[in-house]
Amino acid sequence: MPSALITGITGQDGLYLAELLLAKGYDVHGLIRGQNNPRRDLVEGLLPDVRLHNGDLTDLSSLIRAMRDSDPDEVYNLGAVSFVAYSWENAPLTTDVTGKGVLNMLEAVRLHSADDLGRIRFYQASSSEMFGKVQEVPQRETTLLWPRSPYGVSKVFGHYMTINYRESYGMHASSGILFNHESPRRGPEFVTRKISQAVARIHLGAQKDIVLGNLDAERDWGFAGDYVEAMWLMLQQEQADDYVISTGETHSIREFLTLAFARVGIDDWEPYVRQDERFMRPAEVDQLIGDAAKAKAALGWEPRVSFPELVAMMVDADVEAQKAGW
Ligand code: NDP
Ligand code: GDR
Repeated sequence: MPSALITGITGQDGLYLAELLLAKGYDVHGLIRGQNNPRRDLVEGLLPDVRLHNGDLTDLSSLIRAMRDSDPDEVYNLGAVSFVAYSWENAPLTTDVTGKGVLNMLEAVRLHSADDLGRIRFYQASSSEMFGKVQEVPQRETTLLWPRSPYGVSKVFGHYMTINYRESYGMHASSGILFNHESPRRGPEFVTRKISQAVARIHLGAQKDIVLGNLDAERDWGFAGDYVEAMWLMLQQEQADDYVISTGETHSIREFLTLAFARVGIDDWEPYVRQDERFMRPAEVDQLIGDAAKAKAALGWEPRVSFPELVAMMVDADVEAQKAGW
């Protein structure tokens, strides 16, 4: 039975990936941080077969211990301070977790597999945020990186460290440059879920309006369930490599609002939406659109859920959740 260790198991992607690997017959281990992590119950309830190990990406000794106790064939490094807006307020913490945490994890893998450095396959959760002030449209694996936030800069560090460990030690270390991917499990701080939750509450009369920042930013949004399959596919390749994972379509926050409100029968959303400086960023990433041709050719990967299907899925799930009183 193959085995895998997932950092960031309590996050959106960690949950989908763990489900996918369990369905494939993996022995799945997850790293969980902190004393009395409030999301431990969620993971244990949803995924009782996952074995949890205490550890923190800023604490190398805990990662070495988790590697020893899980002895995985594959490591998926999904843990991060992942909220871009928060990364300006907490740049040193973001650097420690999202940047240096990758180095810590690579070191833990290297030390654990010193006898055969290609033995453990490593996946790094790189991001389209690394493209930032985009230097090419659409963005591909070779596009020059120009990050625009402490989060983006930290991801660039982790990305190149992963490539460096592959080139220096021959480790099977791959990086997935994933564009935005969403789901009903998306954290409520991210714009798509913030909108789907608010639309559901407005529809049910529980909320009056929604306050947002920049409505003109454009993102290449896909479904998280599709994207975790790409992570797994990358680690099944003989050679480690880097891949852009995206839909190849870009949509503005305004378009997301239009589809989300229309789903509950509201055609004119303007009266329900206010803008506030509070949600504007010191430096914005205006438009992202990815070219996943390499992943399609090498991995046979393609997204399945369309943008309208994604919006409908998220709004419907939040309407149900609100009705159930969650
Ligand atoms: P989430 O924010 O949902 O999850 C982040 C995870 O990281 C949580 O499990 C969190 O655990 C964990 N974490 C935070 N700090 C630490 C730490 N110090 N040590 C160990 N674990 C920690 O992110 P997603 O699931 O959306 O994303 C997964 C990864 O993919 C992240 O690295 C993200 O940056 C990257 N990514 C995401 C994209 C997206 O659109 N979703 C696109 C491109 C990249 P806890 O519950 O304890 O807080
Ligand atoms: P992003 O996602 O920064 O792309 O990072 P987010 O949903 O936070 O922002 C997307 C765009 O929406 C604009 N926006 C708002 N954003 C939030 N969160 N809240 C608002 O009220 C709001 N109003 C407008 C933002 O300015 C931005 O342009 C996500 C994360 O998952 C990262 O970890 C990941 O690496 C990237 O996607 C790819």
